[in-house]
Amino acid sequence: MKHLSLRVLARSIALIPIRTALAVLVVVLISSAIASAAPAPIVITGADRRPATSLNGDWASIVDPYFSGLFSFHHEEKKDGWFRNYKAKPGDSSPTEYDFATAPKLKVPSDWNTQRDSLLYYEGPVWYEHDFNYQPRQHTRIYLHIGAANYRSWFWVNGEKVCEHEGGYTSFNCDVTAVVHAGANFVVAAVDNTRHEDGVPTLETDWWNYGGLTRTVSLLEVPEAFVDQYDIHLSRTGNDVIEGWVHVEGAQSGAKVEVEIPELSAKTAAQVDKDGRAAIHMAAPSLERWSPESPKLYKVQVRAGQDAIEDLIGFRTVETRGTEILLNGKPIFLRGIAIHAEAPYRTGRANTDKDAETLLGWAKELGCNFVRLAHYPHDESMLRAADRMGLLVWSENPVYWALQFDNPKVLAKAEQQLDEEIGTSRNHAAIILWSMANETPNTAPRTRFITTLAERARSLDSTRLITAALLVRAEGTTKIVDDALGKALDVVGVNEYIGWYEQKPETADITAWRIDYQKPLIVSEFGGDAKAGLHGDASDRWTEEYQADIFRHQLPMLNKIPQLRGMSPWVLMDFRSPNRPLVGIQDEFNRKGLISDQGQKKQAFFILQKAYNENTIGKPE
Ligand code: GCB
Repeated sequence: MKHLSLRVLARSIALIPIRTALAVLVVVLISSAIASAAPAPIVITGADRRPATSLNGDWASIVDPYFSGLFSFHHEEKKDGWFRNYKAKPGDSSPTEYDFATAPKLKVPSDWNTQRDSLLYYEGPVWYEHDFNYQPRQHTRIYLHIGAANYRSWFWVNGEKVCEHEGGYTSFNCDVTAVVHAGANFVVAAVDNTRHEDGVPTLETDWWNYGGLTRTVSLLEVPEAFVDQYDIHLSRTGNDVIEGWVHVEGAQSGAKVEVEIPELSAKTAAQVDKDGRAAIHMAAPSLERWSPESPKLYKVQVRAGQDAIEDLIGFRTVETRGTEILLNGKPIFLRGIAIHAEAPYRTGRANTDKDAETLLGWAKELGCNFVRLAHYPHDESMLRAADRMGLLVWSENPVYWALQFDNPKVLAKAEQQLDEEIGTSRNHAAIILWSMANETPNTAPRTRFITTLAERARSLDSTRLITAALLVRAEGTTKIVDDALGKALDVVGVNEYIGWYEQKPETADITAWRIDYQKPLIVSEFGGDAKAGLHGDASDRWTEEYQADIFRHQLPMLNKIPQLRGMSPWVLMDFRSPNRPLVGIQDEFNRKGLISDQGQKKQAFFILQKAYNENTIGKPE
């Protein structure tokens, strides 16, 4: 499971001359050996379904803009970290400048920006420290589970480095078995939300760069051989067959795995191969399929040796047929809305069950059966809520705008985040689409980069559809969808802003569409800004009336596109963005929400709600 990136690298260097290939491999091996003093974190499926020791709560914090805690005065990385002096042994003589005992606290999980006024705009490193008591049991492994840390993070337990991670929106797990001991322990984390040219995402985005340990942190204790990943889904053959695989980390070849769904009296056993993986196949004749109308979830038990986990999984199929999207074999229209992981009412990162229920509750009220969770993987609580509430999900990799598409290191980062996203979320019935990218420039290196990602996503998960939100070009009053990336997709997503960034809302009335792909189309964004409570004429920008007018003109235009199979207008709720400085109107919020960040519904909400409830959308004329 762990060495996928090296395998992919080996596959790609097979295409270049042997001497260059060897040189590349040597450089990669040396640099990865230098960079990874601690083992790389691993992905654990269903981590939130395991008993855990929560490390959430108050953590001591030290803001370190020059990162002097990690780098010496000549900017060399300090091997063991300065905090060996923290809780120093008697006799240690060096001064303790980073004293967590006197440092102010930050809450975990949460971004730091909305917790302390001085950190609202902060982009840089912050140190975190937390004490915990623990009693490890024998013959177990212990993992430090981090729901997300934006953007780079480093972890030490009892002064020993345990892992490093890059990527702000995926969960990861660091093996701390060797360093956690009985009694008092402490964990130190450095989290740095500096934006990087070669990051994923990169320097420019349109959302707040919330930093910190933004999602839950816990300790997971598992047997020495344990189920780290599994994929259990309904086969597309239509014969009520549940199939997939279970991977057991640390298992001997031939070790037994069992999967059971008690409610269906379905049970199967299999043996793991030399890679620790067992194929699963079992009949489930009386299975009730998961759908937005009836989001049935089953308790699924997975057992392997000493390990057992019980997940809640729904079973459905999704596929395309020509320009149709079929859910459980039947054509479906995706009545959607796009959502950022912005917390309703309090702002900051959404990361609780309550946040998820509020956001998705609004989506249901709007009449949706579909949500686009933009522009990065959202918290597990959002996916669990979508499974429960019956909302289909578009899940997105943060390949946003103009990454360094010709940089192999950037591709490796995007691949790692994709692996983590799919590895963590692959058993959610709600997710039907993996989105590879948003509004990327139409260049050859971009197309190669994202096609590679799409192939990887398909090889990791052949049961879902691949999409991306593309840009559209115009010839006169015709909008043309011919971006070369469309070839690599199962479902074409397009963003357009007629009536906001271009022309007037009524331009939609005379706009025609030419789609060069005979594939299902989702209009993944359209909309405009309105400040809740600001009223005026339909021609006055920033008013609720103007925004409503955009929706009034968009819906009939979209209905004329024969292959339109869904839409996710931009966006459910206003969200913070430093790109939106207009004083008195935006005040650093993107105001394209149908609902304000304080929960006020704008007029456009009711226009879309009517169209969704009366089913007047998705019926081409
Ligand atoms: C877009 C982006 C989205 C922005 C939105 C806007 O095209 O995909 O991230 O927030 O437009 O409001 O401009």
